[in-house]
Amino acid sequence: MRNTPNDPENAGSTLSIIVPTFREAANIAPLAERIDAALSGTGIEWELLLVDDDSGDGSEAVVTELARRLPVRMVVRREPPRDLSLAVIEGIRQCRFDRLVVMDADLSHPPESIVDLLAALDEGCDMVIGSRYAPGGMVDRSWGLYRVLNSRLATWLARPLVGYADPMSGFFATRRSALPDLPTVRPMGYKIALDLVVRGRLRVREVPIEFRDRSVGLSKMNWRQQVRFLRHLSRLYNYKFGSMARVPFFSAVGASGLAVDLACYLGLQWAGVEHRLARFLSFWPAAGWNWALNRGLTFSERARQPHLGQLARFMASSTVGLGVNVGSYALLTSYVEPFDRHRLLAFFLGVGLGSLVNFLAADLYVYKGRPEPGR
Ligand SMILES: Nc1nc2c(ncn2[C@@H]2O[C@H](COP(=O)(O)OP(=O)(O)O)[C@@H](O)[C@H]2O)c(=O)[nH]1
Ligand SMILES: [Mg+2]
Repeated sequence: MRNTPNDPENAGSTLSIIVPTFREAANIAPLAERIDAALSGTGIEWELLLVDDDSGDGSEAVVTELARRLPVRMVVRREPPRDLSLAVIEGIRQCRFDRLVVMDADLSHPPESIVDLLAALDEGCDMVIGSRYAPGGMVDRSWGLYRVLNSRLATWLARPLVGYADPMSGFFATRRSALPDLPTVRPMGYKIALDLVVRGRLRVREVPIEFRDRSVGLSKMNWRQQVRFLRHLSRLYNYKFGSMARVPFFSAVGASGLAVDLACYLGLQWAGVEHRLARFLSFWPAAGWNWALNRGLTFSERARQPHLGQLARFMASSTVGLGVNVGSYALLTSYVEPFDRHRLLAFFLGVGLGSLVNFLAADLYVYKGRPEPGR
């Protein structure tokens, strides 16, 4: 079921602009002024709806003052958790008009591009993304290598989910009536547009924008948000591609566990532990690492179970997996002559079989459980 448009008759000439805010007092007035300038003369009746997470920095007073001359209002969410996407969803619930634009408060998204987004939307699609990576778009010139690589990597990870260039963008135009039922949307952290597009199977177009870094206030993006993004991605992959989408996540976790294993193995020897004992000991922290990451990432939407029991089950099934890995190697090299000549083949086949056993055990036994509602 789709959402009921708030104002279907007048959709073409009306617009709700939804902006999530947290501690943006200094940006609100410049944003509203620039929107006003960009839309004046277009004949569009608009409202600016700021959804604030109880910033307590004077934002509300700024809005009260602005509201005397511009169509600006603020909804304040006082219930935790503080969350950008939940704020946007609240905005979509409370906005007056069907046609809407979502953008950031910090002027990273140029208000002057709103008209371009609307023109593309009116040509017929469900959502228009203000895109930094479509031809003609750009990011701020001041971006350093780390930021460029970080953004590109995140984009690359999300690309299989959607067919457009900038799945990480938070600047978009859409119609409320084109969106999936809001209770089914469960974005985590920052990527609300991505969630809406994937779960709503929206038809998307892109319009290039020039993204500018914020000049006032602080970014709320941090490593915690980046971890949540990975978890969000894993859920969307699962939603779109089914359970087999867990395999790459499980494999990536396994590879990182191998690095932990190796580090402990070498570290223990460095500390004077005998190499066979080091080999035996290093397995456990690595398995613990894998368990935690698979719990938080690969199977994150499965209902939570008590830590210790689940960890014990994971250790047990990892031990079985290890047995299959090493055992198949031993059998193949002892009894199947070609494998004795090409032992690396037996090594990799063993790793593959062991991993398969581990994966099936994780899916059907360790992390067994119904998905939490809506995930
Ligand atoms: N309501 C609300 N808005 C948020 C929250 N976190 C960030 N925002 C707003 O979301 C927009 C983008 O956040 P920003 O910190 O600029 O992220 P960045 O552009 O990725 O660095 C800004 O308008 C922020 O004020 C939050 O927890 N709640
Ligand atoms: Mg920003």
